[in-house]
Amino acid sequence: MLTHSNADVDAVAASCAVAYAVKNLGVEDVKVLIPEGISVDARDCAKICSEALGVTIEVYRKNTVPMASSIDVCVLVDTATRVQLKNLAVLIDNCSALAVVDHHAEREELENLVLAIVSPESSSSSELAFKLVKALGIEIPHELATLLLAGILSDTRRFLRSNPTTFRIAAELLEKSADYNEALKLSTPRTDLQRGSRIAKIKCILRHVGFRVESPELLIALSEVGAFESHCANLLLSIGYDVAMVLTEDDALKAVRIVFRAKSDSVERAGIDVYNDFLKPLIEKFGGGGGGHRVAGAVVVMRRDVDEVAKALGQVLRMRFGSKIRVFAEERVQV
Ligand SMILES: [Mn+2]
Repeated sequence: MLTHSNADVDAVAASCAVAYAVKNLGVEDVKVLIPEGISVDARDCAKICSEALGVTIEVYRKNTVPMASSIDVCVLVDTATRVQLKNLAVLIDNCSALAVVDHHAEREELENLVLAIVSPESSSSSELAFKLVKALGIEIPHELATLLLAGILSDTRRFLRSNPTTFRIAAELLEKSADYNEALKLSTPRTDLQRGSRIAKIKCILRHVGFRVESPELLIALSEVGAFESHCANLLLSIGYDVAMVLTEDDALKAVRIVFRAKSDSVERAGIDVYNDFLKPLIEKFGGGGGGHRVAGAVVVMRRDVDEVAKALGQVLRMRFGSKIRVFAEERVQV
């Protein structure tokens, strides 16, 4: 089993399930190989996989490759291109046959492919791995059911993107004694639990300035944090803003970085392109670069002073919306 570098919860859970199934079919030498490393969010999943389910997981750091002149079958899990395999990409040439279990739509063509369980409609690779294990008639222990449920929760962002099958499979996993609370815990990003991230989010809220635009109706937030900018931007969207732009001083670049997030339906309705309308003017003024798409991206502006860039950004907004933009002016609670 091979999966992508910085393996996430879905990648680890699905690879683990496929490896567990193949082992149960009587194949002795089965391993999950992961290039470069396992994402911090998926470390607990990897531990359960190896300790409770007895599946061998090997991580190959940069520039290292396992010693194997020939491998019978390689299964690529949750991986759409060779590049994602990093240092392990060379292994593919040593595989007599290749199989794929994946839910990504954009795929690279592979030689030697004998089996492709690929379905972009599926919520996750964990969902596909579950179907495979079930079809092979292998009993699913509760640890594996929990892992697969965590994979589904993680890739669907707790059922934000899902269809009837997703719920049906989740229900089946619960019937197979998956532990829902444990799966929730396993699928919660580590950073959400970190103190640093929580403090950054509190500062993000305390420091932010909110703008209200009438026709097109739009709520825009600016804030500044020292770290976790994307968390700050996502948080601002989650409390109701349509667009959030978060500034941070980048010491290494001696510049100011701006991360943005937007709600696609809101910006579409308002005919706004955050990058081109709000941030490109700053790059033209101060130098820098960056990009992104309609709903997410980041730019670097060649100025050290966050306040200067924030003021310029405020000006851009006022130029664009004129008298239709207002700052939310509320008194802080007096204590
Ligand atoms: Mn996935």
